Order: sequence, then structure tokens, then C-alpha cells
Amino acid sequence: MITIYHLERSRSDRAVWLMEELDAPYRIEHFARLPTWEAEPAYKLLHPLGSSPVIDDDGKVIAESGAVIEYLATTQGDGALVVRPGSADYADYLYWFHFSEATLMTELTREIMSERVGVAFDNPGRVYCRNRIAQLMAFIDARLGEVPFFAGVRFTAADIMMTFPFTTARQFVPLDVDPYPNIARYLEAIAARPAYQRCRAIAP
Ligand SMILES: N[C@@H](CCC(=O)N[C@@H](CS)C(=O)NCC(=O)O)C(=O)O
Repeated sequence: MITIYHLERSRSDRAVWLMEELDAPYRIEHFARLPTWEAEPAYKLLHPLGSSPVIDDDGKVIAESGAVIEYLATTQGDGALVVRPGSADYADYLYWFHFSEATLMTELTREIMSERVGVAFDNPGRVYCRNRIAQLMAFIDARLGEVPFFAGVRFTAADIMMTFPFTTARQFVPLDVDPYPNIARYLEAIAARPAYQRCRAIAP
């Protein structure tokens, strides 16, 4: 049985959303953030790095969003949200699946931390980071102007990886999507998905 250790307002909501999309069985345990935004001490005991997400599959503990989502997407629900090698969309699936944490969340996290520790808005490092985020946003918007979902014509686990920066992460960093109509339209379509709505209620 899969257990999802959900830290409030965190990346573990991806795991909950994936399991809801697949209609796969799981249990969930809830954990709080401290006022510093760090995970409460009990969460830190789940894995040596103590950051969300962490899941457990019959005693095997797995962390790191990409690994968790790939593991669940591959082992649950007959792999319905995976794109397999040989598919025309395979390379795009891999690209966007990994782009989320490796590129987009890297820049957003830098900006979140700069704001938290009071780095001046016009600090050259922050200016670079904001310009980079604008470049990434335009790039993502262009992709969503070509196809309805990140991997192509169908909803996949790459969408679950790519949505987090625009939803939960935006509670920590201002990220205006109004100048990006394709991203805004995509987020409206995501918000209308029943499994996404269940996830929001189960794993706030
Ligand atoms: N790249 C890692 C980042 C993990 C991460 O930073 N998680 C945040 C929440 S979204 C966290 O656990 N913050 C609280 C803490 O580190 O105490 C992943 O995707 O798993």
C-alpha cells in the first residue's frame, strides 16, 4: 500500500493528484509547516533530507518529486499517465517532466529565497533571476499555444510535474500569469479536472 506523507502547501500534492487521477488506492498522513516554512520535526524523520515529497510503498521510502511521480506513474494505474519510449511524444514528455524541477522551480526557489532574506529588488542577481523567469514563462506559454498538454495531445504525468509551480508554489512567490494567455487557459482547464479538485480538498 502506498502512503503519501503530505506536507501542507508542498510538492507532495503532486503525488495525491496523480493517485486521484489514476483512481489508485493510497493512505495519506498530514504534516504542518513551521512559521519559518520548514517542515515540522516529525516530517524531518521520514527521510535524511526531510523535504517534501516523501512516500512509502510497503516499507520502501522514496523522496524527490521526479522520482516519486515517476515511480507512482509507472507502478500505479497501469501506467496510464506515462508516455512510453517509441511514442512520438516521448521526448517532449521527458523534457517537460524534468524541466519543472530542474529549470523552472530552480529559478522560482531562488526568487522565493531572495524575497525571504531581503535581497534588494534591484540586486543584479535578482534582476537576472526575474529576467530568466520571464524568459521561461514566455517559453512555456509558447508550448501551450501549440499543444493542449505539455507532452502533446493528452494529459500525462508531465502535467502533474509542471502544474505545481503555477499553483502551490505561487503561494510563496508572485507569478503573474495574466500576460501569458496560454498558461492562464491551461490552468483554468486543470482547475476544472475533478481529480485536481479532489486533490485540493484532500491535500491543501
Ligand atoms: N527538488 C526537491 C525539492 C524539495 C523541497 O524543497 N520541498 C519543500 C516543499 S515544496 C520542503 O520540503 N520544504 C520544507 C523543508 O525543507 O523543511 C523535490 O522536488 O523533491
